[in-house]
Amino acid sequence: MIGTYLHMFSYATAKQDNELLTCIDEQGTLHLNVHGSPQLQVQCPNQIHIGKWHHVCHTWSSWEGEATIAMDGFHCKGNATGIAVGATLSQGGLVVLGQDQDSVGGKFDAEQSLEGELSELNLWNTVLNHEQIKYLSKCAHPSERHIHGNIIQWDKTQFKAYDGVVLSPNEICA
Ligand SMILES: [Ca+2]
Repeated sequence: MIGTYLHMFSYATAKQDNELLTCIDEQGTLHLNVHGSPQLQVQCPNQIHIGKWHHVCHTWSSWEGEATIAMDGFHCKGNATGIAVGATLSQGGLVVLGQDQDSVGGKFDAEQSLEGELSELNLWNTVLNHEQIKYLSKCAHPSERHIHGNIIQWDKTQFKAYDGVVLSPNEICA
């Protein structure tokens, strides 16, 4: 990759370091890699404001290989079909947030790290519908949140912090 890519989510397995990978580039284009297939790139209509929280949701369905990216509850242009059709993501890999693994747990490039904050990251084994994505983007009060990831649930999944990462109280909905 050329230029600056800020990587948000990287799931790597021994066979495929880009099993699931999301990033954003300097132009604000969002990228999604699934199972090493050609990446989906979309430009969202909403501008990204530095210092403001944005909600990003990537979806991918193995059935037709349909992939979408939504920002702040709106689907962006550039949704694609034919992305890793019929593929099953392999188990036994490693999730790293804020960096791009080029091997399991390693081969990082300092230029590809995310300098910023991440919160409320959830992962499901099914594609959320538009209403669910919209609801999540609106940052309901914790007591009213009823949609939680069934693979990764932000409040329940254990994360370890490395290399200057600071875990701080969640102020996204404050
Ligand atoms: Ca990689």
